Amino acid sequence: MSSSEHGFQHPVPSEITPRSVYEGRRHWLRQMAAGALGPALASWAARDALAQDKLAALPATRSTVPGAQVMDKPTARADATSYNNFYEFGTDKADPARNAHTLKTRPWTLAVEGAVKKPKVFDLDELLRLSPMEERIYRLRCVEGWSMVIPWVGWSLAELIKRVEPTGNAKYVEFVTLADPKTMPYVGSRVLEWPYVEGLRLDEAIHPLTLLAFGMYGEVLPNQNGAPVRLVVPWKYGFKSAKSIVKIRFVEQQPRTAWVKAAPQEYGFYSNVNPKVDHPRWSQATERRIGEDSLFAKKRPTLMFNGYEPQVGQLYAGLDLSKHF
Ligand SMILES: Nc1nc2c(c(=O)[nH]1)N[C@H]1C(S)=C(S)[C@@H](COP(=O)(O)O)O[C@H]1N2
Ligand SMILES: [Mo]
Repeated sequence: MSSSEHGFQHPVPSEITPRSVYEGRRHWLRQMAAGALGPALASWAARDALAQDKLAALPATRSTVPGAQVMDKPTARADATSYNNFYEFGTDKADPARNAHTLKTRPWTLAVEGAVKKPKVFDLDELLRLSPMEERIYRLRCVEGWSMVIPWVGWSLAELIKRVEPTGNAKYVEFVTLADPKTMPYVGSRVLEWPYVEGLRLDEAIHPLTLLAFGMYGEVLPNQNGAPVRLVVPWKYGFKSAKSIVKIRFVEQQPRTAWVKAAPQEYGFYSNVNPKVDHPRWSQATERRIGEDSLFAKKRPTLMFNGYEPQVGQLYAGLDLSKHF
């Protein structure tokens, strides 16, 4: 369905899956922010949302990228925003939601540099307009053995990559996240080396499923989920999906990531979800879906590449996955 059928420019409400659909409330805010009541009211709604410490709506159209709409029931927003890993704000699952209000997400810039013909520092507002926002429902599988299903809002990282024009020396992409001891209480602690750094091979970074995310559940990202911009790589363990990114570097050598530095025998560069390759201290064969945690809830079998094998399996043809874990 095209938006012109509804007589306005924004994505039509039927193509938007906002938080109200997941929670059945705040319908009025969605309507206004989606522009249904006119642009003046829409910007008022966005300002009002911020003033009340609520999050601005981030309208998106449903993604048509193959694999971007898993059929599993989305995790409740309340769970996805209160059970987090974001070690800059503490190591307890409840710490990020409790502490991340100090994160200042504007102004925000993302520097893209290294082996590219057109290095550039992007302002957040520029990124928000760079490509049409898509909603993608992805499974997220944490290496610790739990998983969620989250409706993200963003666009393929490939959109950014093609604009900076990587050179022949760009073999890997490094993601550097904010490390600000003034606003992040655990930066300076010795849990990890800061900043939190992640990396992908260039072909993984260009894969259409690799998402640069700005929102979830129809709204901008809550701070604890990696505002204002994060990576989501759905076929890899959750720690590859770096939060609050400030720099993307194109490099020739495989980046040394925060988790590889911390425990190289436990975490590898690839970190593809793989039920057949156990973590040295626990099995990866099954997972607990957050929200299904009654005493009698069955664990779910973990799927190869988190269920994205049809889309990404060929990236690893010929690679020994037990060696390159
Ligand atoms: N900067 C940063 N990014 C991070 C982390 C972190 O500690 N710091 N934790 C990772 C881990 S282990 C997981 S499982 C996911 C969790 O994302 P979520 O809280 O949005 O579900 O974020 C990843 N990104
Ligand atoms: Mo994780």
